Amino acid sequence: MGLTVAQKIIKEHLVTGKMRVGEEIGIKVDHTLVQDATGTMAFLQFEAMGIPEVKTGKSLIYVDHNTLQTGFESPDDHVFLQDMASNIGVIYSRPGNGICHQVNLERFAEPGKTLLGADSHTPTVGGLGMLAIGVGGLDVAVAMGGGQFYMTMPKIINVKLTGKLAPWASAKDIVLEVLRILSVKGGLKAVLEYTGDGVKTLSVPERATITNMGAETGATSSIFPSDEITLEFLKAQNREAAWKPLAADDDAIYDQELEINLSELQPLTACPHSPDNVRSVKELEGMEINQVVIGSCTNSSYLDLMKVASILKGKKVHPDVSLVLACGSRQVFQMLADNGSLAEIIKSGARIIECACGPCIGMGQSPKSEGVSLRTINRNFKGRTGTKDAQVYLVSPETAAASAITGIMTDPRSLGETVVVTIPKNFAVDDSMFIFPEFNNKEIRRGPNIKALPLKDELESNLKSEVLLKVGDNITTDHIMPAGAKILPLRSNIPAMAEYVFEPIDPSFAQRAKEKGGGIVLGGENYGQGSSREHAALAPMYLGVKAVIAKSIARIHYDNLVNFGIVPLILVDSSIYDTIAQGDQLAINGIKTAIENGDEVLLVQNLTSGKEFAAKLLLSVRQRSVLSGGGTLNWMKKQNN
Ligand code: MIC
Ligand code: SF4
Repeated sequence: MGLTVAQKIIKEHLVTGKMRVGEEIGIKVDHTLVQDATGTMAFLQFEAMGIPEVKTGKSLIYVDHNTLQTGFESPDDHVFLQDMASNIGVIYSRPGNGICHQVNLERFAEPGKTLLGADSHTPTVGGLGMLAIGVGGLDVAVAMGGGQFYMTMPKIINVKLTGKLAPWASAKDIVLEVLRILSVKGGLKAVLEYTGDGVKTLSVPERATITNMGAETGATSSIFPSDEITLEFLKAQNREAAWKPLAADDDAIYDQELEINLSELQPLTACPHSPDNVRSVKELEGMEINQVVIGSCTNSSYLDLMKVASILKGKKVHPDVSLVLACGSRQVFQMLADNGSLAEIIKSGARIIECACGPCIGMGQSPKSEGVSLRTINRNFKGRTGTKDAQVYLVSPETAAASAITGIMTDPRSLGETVVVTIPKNFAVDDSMFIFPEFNNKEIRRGPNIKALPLKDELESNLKSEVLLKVGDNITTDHIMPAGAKILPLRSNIPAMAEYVFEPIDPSFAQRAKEKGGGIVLGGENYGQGSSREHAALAPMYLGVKAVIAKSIARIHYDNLVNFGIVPLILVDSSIYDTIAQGDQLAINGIKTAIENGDEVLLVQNLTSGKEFAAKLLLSVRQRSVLSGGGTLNWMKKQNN
């Protein structure tokens, strides 16, 4: 039987298990990536494991999230990361060098290899034929130590692309169409693999926009084949040697298929407050806007920004609009400066900010109250910008630039002749913003923001606790553990960070959790979607959250809960959700033994209503032992002993 691209890479990296969809497998990890917001914890965890040096082919830390530096916290963290990286053998990408996924695509990604990254948009490099998976920091720390990565063998969804994009339609519109079809949970437990004639009409940066935002479907990863176009890109990056061809076999079997005719796509937008709330730009044309943000790991490549520059050339940003622009990498920034395009952008009245995540994660540039913001980013979750009542629309760079000029949502097709930008023969290669490890055992500088890693005790024999919070469907990690300029700098300080758990939903949560000695969270569908941040499990664990009971839980968050010893339970009958109220006392007698014994269904008693209901444990044997022992770090210590 033939194999798909993802299956071929998995087969080559398989260490444990059988490649049967739904079963746990362990794979070898070639490269790892963390960024500063997830990296401090990952490095502390790596340190706690007592392994002197990383055992991967290549491991990277990118400083790109916490670059606003509103106090000593982030710069102190950067110094800690730099020292640690040098000692343990990790390449350090300095602040200002760019956003992890864009820089990684340019300088390190390799077709056919595996990458594990502590950031949900790690699959961006799938655009270059790498199997890249976003996970929590602890999973990356384990991989840095040479451990295999355990995952559920994904099903493969064939996304067949036919035709060719019409003028002014963009790669962003392709992935928005995928989201429209699949929704924010349609990619769960799957890899989105792109095939069909349409593939060869797309450049690597365009493919990377698509694989980047595949994360929003909940998919484990997204991947394109590696072909001549991949080779051209690598050549232009002076990395030809990294190329190898990769394609699905003709008789490969897919578990699901969807087809998109690129020629029929028109400019699309994801409306507030979900990336799958997709409509055509045409439908919303004329809507007044206040802000446009161009950048983020989704749309900040040389190709994207050259298109923006040529749309803005000779024009002025509308007086009622603030246009903010960030290049994805210093390479892009420098090339725009060298060829004069940056001058055109500046002349238009755009506000240029540094190459970093910035507004995408609420680090500055929040819109005004009730402001309408058009962004080329990948997530428009409520409040993520820092302004709770802002309305964020996700769009392509073309739609963003066109609208910045007119001051209203504008279909770029109204601009007339389309702009054509091609991949340059040579990108400006300059690796001087990377610091390569010296392995010189230097003293690690630790600022006062870096606090000890909290650990959990073994699982209790019986669970009896209150439902501290009941939430609805599609709760994101931005709701559970928000980011933004105030909270993001606290990533290495769990006690301080824990004060903000669930703040956007219930600001009294942390206080109540502490008073009651912890409790249970009740969730709806797709609980914990969005980011990879393990802080959304770690900080609740610190507050005493013992279990999450939900209709369904997003992949990365599910694994993070297990890693930190919080029991993830899925309601067997989701209508039971309606019968449980916040404040109800729940009990699971013999929970530890049941988990250790491999019970798949647990009986939960609702002591308040007197009812009983069933909840599923979707756990592998390894995960059961992790949960029972109080999380992955405890488990590893036990294994090592
Ligand atoms: C995000 O886009 O939400 C982030 C910030 O990049 C996160 C990582 C984090 O929370 O540190 C992600 O996507 O995983
Ligand atoms: Fe950074 Fe935004 Fe990309 Fe997350 S989604 S890595 S915050 S640019």
